[in-house]
Amino acid sequence: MTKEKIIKSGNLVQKKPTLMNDNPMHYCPGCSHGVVHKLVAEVIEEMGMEEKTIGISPVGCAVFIYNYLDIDWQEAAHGRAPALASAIKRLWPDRMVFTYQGDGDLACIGTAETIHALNRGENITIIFVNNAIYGMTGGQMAPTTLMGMKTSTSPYGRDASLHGYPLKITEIAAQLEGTAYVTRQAVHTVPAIRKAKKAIRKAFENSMAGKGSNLVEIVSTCSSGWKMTPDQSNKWMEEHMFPYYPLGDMKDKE
Ligand SMILES: Cc1ncc(C[n+]2csc(CCOP(=O)(O)OP(=O)(O)O)c2C)c(N)n1
Ligand code: SF4
Repeated sequence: MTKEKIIKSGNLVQKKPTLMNDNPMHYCPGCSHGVVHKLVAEVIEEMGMEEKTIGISPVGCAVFIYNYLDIDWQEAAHGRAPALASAIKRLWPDRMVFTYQGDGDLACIGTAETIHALNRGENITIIFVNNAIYGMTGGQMAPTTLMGMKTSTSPYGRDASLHGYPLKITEIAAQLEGTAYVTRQAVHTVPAIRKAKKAIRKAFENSMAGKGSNLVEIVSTCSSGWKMTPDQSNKWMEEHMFPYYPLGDMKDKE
């Protein structure tokens, strides 16, 4: 049955958001980025903010998000998205402004911009896709890489005496006065996807209500960087990532 026929029959249970165009995505099978893109598009559409949203795209695998979601975008230099988002939101307070960043972009090169934008209470949302690795550049260790995890630059596993400990940016963000809503979600199951969508919606609404900064971390998979199948990646994430990066709201000023 064609999409049009399904819609007419009233049996529609799932539809691609209109904001997502037909450009083929470059993401690897099993990558979380595509699912997170869809949630962001759905929330913008459901809020009726298609013409008023400005996204700041990262350096990392999601650099091409502007090719998939038909809203206004500004590309940022590596890690600098929260600084750009702050400026744009101050110039156009009626716009809904968000950044979309990986853990290398946000928790390594952009740590300072991230912490300071959140601490200033900028009325923006940061979507933080944490797959514990530098996906785009070949799977190097990131600050978020788990203890013992093998990457192309830690072939014997992350070792605290050499590399320090995995950085919990979201826990730090929850301590900052400027943050309104700080949460950690995932998109590995249908219930998790629903929760993640609600979290993104709440963050976006807060940013428009002037409540302060919002951080939504999505614990994610990088099947290629982890050298696993999509199914193995989801299992590995549940077994290894969730104990260190537990899911749930960390701060809700409401
Ligand atoms: C100033 C600068 N330094 C380094 C790079 C190389 N670089 C491009 S993407 C990337 C890592 C991105 O990893 P992450 O943010 O975790 O996103 P992912 O690809 O995993 O989604 C790096 C180091 C760059 N483009 N610019
Ligand atoms: S390298 Fe990793 S983060 Fe990048 S598209 Fe592939 S699975 Fe996704």
